[in-house]
Amino acid sequence: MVYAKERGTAHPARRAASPPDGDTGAMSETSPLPSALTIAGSDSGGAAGLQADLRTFLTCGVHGLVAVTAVTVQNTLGVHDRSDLPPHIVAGQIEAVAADMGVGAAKTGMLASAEIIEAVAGACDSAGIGRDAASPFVVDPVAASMHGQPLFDDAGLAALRELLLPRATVLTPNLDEVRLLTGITVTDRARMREAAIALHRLGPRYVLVKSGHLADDPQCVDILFDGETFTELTGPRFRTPHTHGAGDAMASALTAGLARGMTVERAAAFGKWFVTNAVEHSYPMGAKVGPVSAFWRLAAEDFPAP
Ligand code: PXL
Repeated sequence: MVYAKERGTAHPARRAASPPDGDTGAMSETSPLPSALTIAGSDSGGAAGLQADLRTFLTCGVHGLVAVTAVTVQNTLGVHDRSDLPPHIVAGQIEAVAADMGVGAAKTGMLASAEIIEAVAGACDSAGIGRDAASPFVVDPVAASMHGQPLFDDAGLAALRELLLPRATVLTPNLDEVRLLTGITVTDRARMREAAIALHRLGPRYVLVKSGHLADDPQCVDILFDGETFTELTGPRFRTPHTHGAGDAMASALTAGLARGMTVERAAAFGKWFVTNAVEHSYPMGAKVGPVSAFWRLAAEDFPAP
C-alpha cells in the first residue's frame, strides 16, 4: 500500500508563528515533527473524541495538541453525564499552543455549545487556523453520540452552520449530520452528491460526505467535493458491530495528512485508507459497540512482552 512508505520519512518542520507573551524563547528550536490540534471532547471509554484523535495523530507521525471542550461520562452503553468547559478556557488552549508550538492543521470534534463554538471561531481566527489562513481547518460536525444522544443543542447547530462551516478547509459530516445541516435524507450515492453540493454552498472549501451509515451499500464510498469535481473514495464495508470512533479516526487521519503537508485530495485518500484499516481491525470492549483500532499501525514487536 502506497502510504506504508510514509513511515519513517522526513516531515516538514514547523515553528510557532510568534512566541507567547513576548517571551523570546531561548530554548526555541525547529521541531522535526509536525503538529496537529484537536478541539474536542473527552470520551472516558477511550473509543471516540480526543482520545481517538490523539491516537490517530501519534500513529500518523504527528505531535498531537488538544483543546478540550467537554468531559463526557461515557462507556459502551452510552453517554451518562457531561461537563462543558468554560468557553474562554477552550479558546485559551487553542491560543496557547498556537502561539508557542504552532499548529500544522486543526480539527474539531464535539463542540458542546454555541458559546464554545463562538469562542473556537474567534480563537481560530487569531491563531491563523481556517480555510483562508495558514493552518488548514477540518470541521467534523459531531452532533450526536453513536447512541444518538445529542452532543449539542439547536443553538449549537446554528452556530456551527454560521460560524464554522464558512471557516472550514474540509467539512466531514456523516449522514446523520448531513440531515441535520441540510434537511437532506441520504439513501443512495446520488443523494450524497446532492448533499455535498448543498453543504458546499454553506462555505467550506471541500466537503467529504462519509458513507459509513449507508448500510445497504455493499461498499463504503465516501464523496469528496471541491465545488466542481466529485472524487469517490472507495473502500470495503466490513460487517462488524465495533465502529465507535470511526468518524473521528477518518477526520483526524485526514488532519494528520494535512499537517504533514499533503494536499486535501491526498489527505482525504490517506484518511480513507486509515479508517478502512481501523474498522477492519476494530475490537470488542465492554458490553456494546467496541472501538475501531489504531493498533494496526504498530508492529508486533512494538508490544512489550509479559
Ligand atoms: O464519535 C463522535 C464523538 C466525538 N466526541 C465525543 C464522543 C463522540 C461519540 O460518542 O463521545 C466526546
